[in-house]
Amino acid sequence: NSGDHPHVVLLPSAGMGHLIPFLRLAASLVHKHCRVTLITTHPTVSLAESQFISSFLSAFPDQVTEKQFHLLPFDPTSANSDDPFLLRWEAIGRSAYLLAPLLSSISPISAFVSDVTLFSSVFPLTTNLGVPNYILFTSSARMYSLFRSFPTFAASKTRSGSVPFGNNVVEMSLSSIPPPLLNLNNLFAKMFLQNALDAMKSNGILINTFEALEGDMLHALSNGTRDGFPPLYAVGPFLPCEFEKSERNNAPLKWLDNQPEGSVVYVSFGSRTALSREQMKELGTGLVRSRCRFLWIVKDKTVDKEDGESLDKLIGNELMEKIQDQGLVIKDWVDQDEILSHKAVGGFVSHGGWNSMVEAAWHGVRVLVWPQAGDQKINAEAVERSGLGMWVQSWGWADQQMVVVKAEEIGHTIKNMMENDHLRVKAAKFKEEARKAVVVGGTSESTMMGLIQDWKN
Ligand code: BUP
Repeated sequence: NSGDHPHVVLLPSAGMGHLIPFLRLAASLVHKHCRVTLITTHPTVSLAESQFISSFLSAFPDQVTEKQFHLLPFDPTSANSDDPFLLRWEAIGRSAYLLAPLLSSISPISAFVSDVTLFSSVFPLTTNLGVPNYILFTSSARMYSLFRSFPTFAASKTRSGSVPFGNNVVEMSLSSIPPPLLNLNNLFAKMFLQNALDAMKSNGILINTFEALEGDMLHALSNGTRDGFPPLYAVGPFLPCEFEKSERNNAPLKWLDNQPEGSVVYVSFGSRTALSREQMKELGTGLVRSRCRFLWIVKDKTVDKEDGESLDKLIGNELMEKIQDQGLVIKDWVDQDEILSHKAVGGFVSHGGWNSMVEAAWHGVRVLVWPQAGDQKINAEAVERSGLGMWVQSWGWADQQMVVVKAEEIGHTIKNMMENDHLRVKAAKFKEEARKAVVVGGTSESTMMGLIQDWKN
């Protein structure tokens, strides 16, 4: 029995969008007096991941135990995809049996929390050990509703414009569903389906969202569904931590200090989305045309290790010169939390990665979501419904787009977002609501404390 200090074992998946919420959850569990074991996967796909893990472990030398999980070598015949992160999820699944001795050496385990992408691979092991199994769903509640209804959706012959689950029908248009999920032979679709089927056998699903952001969806998911899924625990927003701050490029903050309040648009497409060169140029020109000040984080390759090209080459000297008076362009990992919390930042142009959306809500910054892939259109729908931001549905998916979105349209859309006072006021309210959710007695805090109490018994 673990008594007053439940022992929680965490298994994150590959990619910063998965690692960050896990480490923030881990830090919060430590602060709530849990013992934490973090299973770290080697090698990582990106440098950002390995640096982040090191900072986290050095911040909690006594409270967190690391267990290293070394993957089987890459097997090119085992999966067909050009996404290095998806291939790594597959490799982690293929190597999961190696976790058996590692898990037997940890005792007692009060709860095992694995990333949703890995659940199918690990739950047989943890179930054998009699350990309670939880999933951290690293996206929106809206995306979770798709996950939960996916077995029904996959089995149905007619594909309608809305996705049913339980007794409820969630309005979700087919055009927002991640394209790989529409082809059940696709590796991502196969993994998504298997994890959804197995998730029914888990003890519960944790999710980084909160009432004020996705209340309608959270209620729909908890009301009257008899589809065999375990409870959903909304425990967000996960808070950015001190350990994330080390060795970051602070040029953006110095630049922001000299800009008027609320005047800057922060532009970032997350840790793994590289725009095409052509789209990048249109975006740069669009930013100039918007006449707004901007801080633009440029990314050229999916994996940071391969991102070697200079900014001049990527966006061209001519555009770089035009940009100089109006914006700052950076090609480096930045401290997004500090940027979003800076008073000069008034808007965020984002791909709609869920961590970024929750961070925007935490800081009350309005968002123009420009979905590129995966869950991002569904997240964009959630953001629009909540009032935190807007999106332009006609802009389409990045990889299916024959025509890039033109500078003129980008420019006036950004200008509209920055001049939209209604949106600014609505978004600012989230800052208060997000804080209410995590203080003692708040919805998310109470849910987390209840869960920890269950783990003590
Ligand atoms: Br880029 C970048 N600094 O420079 P998302 C990202 N981040 O702190 P993604 C930085 O990475 P998935 C940078 O604050 C957020 O916590 C950012 O996660 C942080 O998008 C995280 O927003 C990015 O979910 O992951 O990276 O596309 O595909 O899993 O959504």
